[in-house]
Amino acid sequence: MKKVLITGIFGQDGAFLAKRLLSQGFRVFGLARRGGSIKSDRLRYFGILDDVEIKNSEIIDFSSILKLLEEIKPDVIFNLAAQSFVQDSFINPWMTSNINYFGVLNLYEAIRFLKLDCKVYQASTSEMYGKTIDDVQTEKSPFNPQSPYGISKLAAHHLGVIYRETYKLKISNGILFNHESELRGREFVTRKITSQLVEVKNESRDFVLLGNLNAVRDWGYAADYVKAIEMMNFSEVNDDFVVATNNITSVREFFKKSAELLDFKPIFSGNNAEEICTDKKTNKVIMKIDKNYYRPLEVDYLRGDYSKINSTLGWKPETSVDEMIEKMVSFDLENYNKNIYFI
Ligand code: G4F
Repeated sequence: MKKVLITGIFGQDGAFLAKRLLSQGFRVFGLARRGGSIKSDRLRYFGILDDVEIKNSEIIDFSSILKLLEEIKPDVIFNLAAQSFVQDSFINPWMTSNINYFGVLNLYEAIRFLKLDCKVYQASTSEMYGKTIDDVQTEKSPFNPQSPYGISKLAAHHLGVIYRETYKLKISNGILFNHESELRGREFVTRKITSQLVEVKNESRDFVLLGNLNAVRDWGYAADYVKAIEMMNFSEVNDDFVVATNNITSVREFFKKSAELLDFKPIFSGNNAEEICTDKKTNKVIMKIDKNYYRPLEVDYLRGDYSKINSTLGWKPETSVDEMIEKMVSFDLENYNKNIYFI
């Protein structure tokens, strides 16, 4: 039975991935940060908490990750562990860099030291493109990060290329564009919108407070993207791949689509920080701007070209942004007041 190690198993992607791999008969190990709280809600939601083998380790501690790899000797590693909230990286740049870059360095050095012949998937990100230079980003587009998070991920990305070329480690970097789902944490804008609009609908919240409505993202469905990263790590190819939909939606449009699904009639008025959204049916304000959600530096526009992974591994996105919003809104409606929190 092949042994798979997933760091970041408690997150959205980790849970989707663990579910897929367990159903295929793999032995799945998950890394839990030593002393950290175990956020097992997603694994419990899928009913797989008892099926994964959770190990305490710390990716930012070389000896700890070395011992873990020596014990498990995984055939396949998915490195999903990260400080992944861009806004927080401005507040905690050191911790972000430590986990997102030095953690990866520790992992690669441990593999090298133990001479493990394993495949490694590293979670790179479209945030590395930052202030984009190309209209549609490919694996060859210039990187121009706009946050400590983007820089840390870009450093880890380059490290993977160097270790692949120099030491022949079997590393693939997946440059994943934003991907969301019912299991997304509520600090991210999509899930914040769907969950808080459901609260507005149920009159337990007056309105949603948002930041930059003009930001444009290429949003895909996390379950589709997890399939892509699985394909990368179980193929003979070690390379870098963009995973995206090549479709774009602004935060404003995302809000509008979500509101319409909840039977609001959203009308936007005003400009910049004075912009509001009113429900035409009731004349109630359902969205206001709060400047605290503006980023010190913004990534305005991301749109990915997934041709390479499509032609090399046969992957393509299956769920449209509209279908994804429907899933998220339905989930939030069904689970309103049930205290299901994914953090
Ligand atoms: O949902 P977000 O916080 O995601 P962001 O910053 O794009 O990062 C996500 O995707 C990356 C891939 O490109 C990942 F690497 C990263 O780990 C994470 O998964 O924000 C999306 C956009 C931003 O432009 C932000 O300024 O929405 C804008 N926004 C507007 N109002 C808001 C809000 N973002 C958040 N979180 N909260 C708001 O109220």
